[in-house]
Amino acid sequence: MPGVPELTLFEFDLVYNFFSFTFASMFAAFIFFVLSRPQVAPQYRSALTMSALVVAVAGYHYFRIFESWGASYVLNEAGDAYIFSGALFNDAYRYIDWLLTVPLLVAELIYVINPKNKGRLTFSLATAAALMVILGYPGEISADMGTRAVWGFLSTIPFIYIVWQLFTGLGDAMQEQGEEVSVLIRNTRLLLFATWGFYPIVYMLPFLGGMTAGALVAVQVGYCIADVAAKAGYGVMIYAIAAKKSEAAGYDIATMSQPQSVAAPAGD
Ligand SMILES: *C/C=C(C)/C=C/C=C(C)/C=C/C1=C(C)CCCC1(C)C
Repeated sequence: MPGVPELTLFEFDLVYNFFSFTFASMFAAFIFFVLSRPQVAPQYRSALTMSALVVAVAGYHYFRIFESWGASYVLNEAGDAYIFSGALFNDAYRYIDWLLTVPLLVAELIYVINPKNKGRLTFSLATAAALMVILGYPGEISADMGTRAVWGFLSTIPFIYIVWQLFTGLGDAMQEQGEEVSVLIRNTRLLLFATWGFYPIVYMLPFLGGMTAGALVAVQVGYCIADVAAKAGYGVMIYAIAAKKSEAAGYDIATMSQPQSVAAPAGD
């Protein structure tokens, strides 16, 4: 198969170990979100549920990605390089994963900021997120750089819409939050921009010199790092916001089953 470069032992193992690490991170994050869910006020528990779903879906896909990677290369006869086995590495796992998790990630943020008034913004952002992923896929699997550029460009349109909406649409909602909470929300939004901005950059790496072994390895490692930050790291931030807001609403985090006085917000 032309277009599948030979890898050194180091290159193959690097990707292999990153997949393994990412799988473990998603698995651990899942346990964390499930255990933390009862420690936030009931109105924020859907956000924690969504965090758990995101890392569960991602964990499953990383397991499949990990297997697919192992199956798509074999050691050459000399034992000093990995060559294509004939079974193509399945990039679709990653895109199906994004299709399911990216709309949930957007919804999580909106739900934690304003659990009451969320319908329309969630719907339009989740739709845009799905569109972004679908439009990116034909470019991702193409070895032709022109095709990659065209689909990448189309995918960037809904991407910009999301970024713009999160800047303007959430601005108003943030005004109504207390000082500590709005700092947390601002940081979470920053984390979202920084990590999401990383994906199109990783996507563009092959433009530097085609799908070489180096580009292929960098793309896989880059997506792993971005996924751990954008799913597990971001979920922890969402938890921090939910916990802070629960406290501000009078809940005692340690004894969540018995809220003190929900009616009277406790001062700090
Ligand atoms: C957990 C997975 C996440 C948060 C994935 C996010 C993915 C993106 C923001 C992807 C964006 C892309 C573009 C803006 C253009 C090129 C194609 C994509 C799909 C890599």
